[in-house]
Amino acid sequence: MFGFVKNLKKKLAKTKNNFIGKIAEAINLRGKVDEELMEQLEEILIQSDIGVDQSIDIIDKLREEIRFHKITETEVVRESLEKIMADMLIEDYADTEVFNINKSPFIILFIGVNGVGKTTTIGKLAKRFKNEGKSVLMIAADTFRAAAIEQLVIWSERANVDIMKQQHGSDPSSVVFDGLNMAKKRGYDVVLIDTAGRQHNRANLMNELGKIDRTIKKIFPDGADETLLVVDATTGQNAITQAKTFNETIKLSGLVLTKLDGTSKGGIIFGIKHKLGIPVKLIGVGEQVEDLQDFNVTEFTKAIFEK
Ligand SMILES: Nc1nc2c(ncn2[C@@H]2O[C@H](COP(=O)(O)OP(=O)(O)O)[C@@H](O)[C@H]2O)c(=O)[nH]1
Ligand SMILES: [Mg+2]
Repeated sequence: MFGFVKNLKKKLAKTKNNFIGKIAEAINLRGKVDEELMEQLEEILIQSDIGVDQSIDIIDKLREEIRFHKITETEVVRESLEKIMADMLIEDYADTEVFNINKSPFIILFIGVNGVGKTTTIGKLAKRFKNEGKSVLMIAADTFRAAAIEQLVIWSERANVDIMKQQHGSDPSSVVFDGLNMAKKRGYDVVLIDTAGRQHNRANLMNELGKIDRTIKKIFPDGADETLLVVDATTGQNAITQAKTFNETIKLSGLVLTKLDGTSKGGIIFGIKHKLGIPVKLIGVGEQVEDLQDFNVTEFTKAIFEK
């Protein structure tokens, strides 16, 4: 679909340079294979937001490799470390189903705190589906801020897709109700539901999402086909905390990891599936309409590790 490794490599340059660059630098500077090097590498992994447990695990595996193969060359250490990390990621994602539009309407609910990129992701996806010849309906259920509705309208015009909206301050579930009834009547292929990332407090937000979830089930008893939590990669480990909190209220089917282009902490992707059991399905690598890709673990590891 999208996503050539070369382009992805460019988009992930910050992570690649920072985290992979630092590993190479530490190895070069140390110039020998010893415990001090192992500690330095572990530190770099933790700083890149891989997560403490996962980082320790990776370096333990590296120690084992070094011992088993009696590795003394620093270059081989680097290759070995990269392979361990790539293998871990590939193993984590082995059973992940790709994003697959297999029924109609295919309902995707987007949730997440303010500013993570929900509306932008919906805009990008709408355009993608439209290009594939699918009919798309957006539902503007972020009624909390007036600007949020306007922002989605702009994206709907850009993608040339329909939108269901009500005025600012109206009940989000009522917009969802109207939108889904319209989808049922007109037979859209895909429905993309935007939601607010903020209410007057967190309990309100979670109540609201619970209500939206129940509203979807009133019209389509199976509920949303995908419930995607959008998280901002630049917030690092915070993204994991957010995922845990949201997942308690509404069962998540996947994550969208945005702003991977703007961070050197792309290491977050190594820990997230491992920790939460929830796969990253889409990645955002920029603000433009084409800057959204299916998360493909093989392409991703290539983009990060290949020279
Ligand atoms: N660099 C970059 N910026 C992004 C990405 N996704 C979203 N943004 C920006 O993040 C900001 C907030 O996005 P928005 O969609 O309004 O977030 P929402 O509050 O969750 O709906 C906007 O300025 C977007 O352009 C991404 O993948 N990369
Ligand atoms: Mg928004």
